[in-house]
Amino acid sequence: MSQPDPRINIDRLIAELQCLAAISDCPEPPPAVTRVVFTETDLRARDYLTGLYEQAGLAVRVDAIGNTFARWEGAEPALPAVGSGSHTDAIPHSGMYDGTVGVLGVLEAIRALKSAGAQPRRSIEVLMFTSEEPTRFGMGCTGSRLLSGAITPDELAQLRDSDDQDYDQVRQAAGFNGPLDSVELPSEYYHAFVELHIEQGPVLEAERLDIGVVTAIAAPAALQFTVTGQGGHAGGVLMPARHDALTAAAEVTLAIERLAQQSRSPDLVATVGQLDVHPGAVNSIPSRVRFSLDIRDINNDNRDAVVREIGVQAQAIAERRGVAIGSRVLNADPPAIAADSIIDAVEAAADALRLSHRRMISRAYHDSLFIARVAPTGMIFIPCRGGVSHRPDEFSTPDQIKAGVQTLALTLAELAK
Ligand code: HGY
Ligand code: MN
Ligand code: MN
Ligand code: MN
Repeated sequence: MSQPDPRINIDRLIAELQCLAAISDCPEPPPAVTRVVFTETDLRARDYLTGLYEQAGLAVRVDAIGNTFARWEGAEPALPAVGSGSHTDAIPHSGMYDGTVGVLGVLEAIRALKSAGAQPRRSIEVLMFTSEEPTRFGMGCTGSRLLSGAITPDELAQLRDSDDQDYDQVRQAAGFNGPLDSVELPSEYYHAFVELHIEQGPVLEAERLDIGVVTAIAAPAALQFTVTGQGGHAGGVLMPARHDALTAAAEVTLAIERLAQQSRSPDLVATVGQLDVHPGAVNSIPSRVRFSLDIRDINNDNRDAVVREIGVQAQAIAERRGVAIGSRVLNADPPAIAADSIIDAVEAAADALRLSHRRMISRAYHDSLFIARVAPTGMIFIPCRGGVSHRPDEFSTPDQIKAGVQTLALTLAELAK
């Protein structure tokens, strides 16, 4: 295959990112975005993308939970394809680049390769994962988990959303049917997989680098805690007699922060992002509080040791305060290690484009965390302003996006040879 001149039409790509950002449930205008899996808005975004993939001459198929594949057939279509993609769903009040740069960037990379006359031996396939964010079902990466066999159809079907609807009901109501056991990819389906994504951290910008070559993806775990106290009248129950679920939850939250700050691993991070107070009345002592814990580390064992210590300290708080504290693990995943073959291809592409680059870990998780279980996988990062993400002011410049897409195009061309 000739060395394609990845002439990226960045104006078109930015316009498409802006069109996609406008498909949002966020009360604030773009670049603030909210796009939750299996909502009407999510379905409109999928329609928009499918239209673009078909315009580009790609063959589109959708699986039983909405993972969307758009294939540029290679000269030898029977060979395992080279995959690339990311996600389109967006957490509430977030930004317009998380996931979408990878979903639209690979389309632009394919269009550039086609216009440069490339004819890959292997097919190149866009994969838009049905949902990467944990917003609706509490667990992230449900699409890539099922594709890679990291979760069984039964386990997936039992996930419930905040309206207590199960995953299976919701995906079918959104129009995705077919047996859940048809989703898992056949073995060796992909020859290689590469995901383009904003860094969601400050390193590349701080070091004035163009490209991040991901070597590993941190290991995420998600737990849900329930604190049960006695509740009661805000006026009638004197302080010594109280068993307040919210102040107990607050003490556990501070214990979590302290354990994360004191961890011997600098990569350990812990976040309580959701908290639900019952009955939630101004003059009623909270009787039940549920809160989430998102905890990660590149070192799996250290993460799990901190989770155990959190449990020990929570029980001590429960006894002292006369409340009950329970928890359940939603997921506790190992880290993913990028394949040398992908790392080498990305570095060679960046060198060919005279782009500065460095190897780095990903502190955010991505669908590549699971695809790495079934194919040689890697990621390409581009800088984002201030390292900010999951906020409306998330931003990467057109030049940064263009550099990422050019690197992706050359990487795909190399892997599809
Ligand atoms: O939370 C994450 O790391 C990803 O952005 N969903
Ligand atoms: Mn995200
Ligand atoms: Mn993402
Ligand atoms: Mn180099």
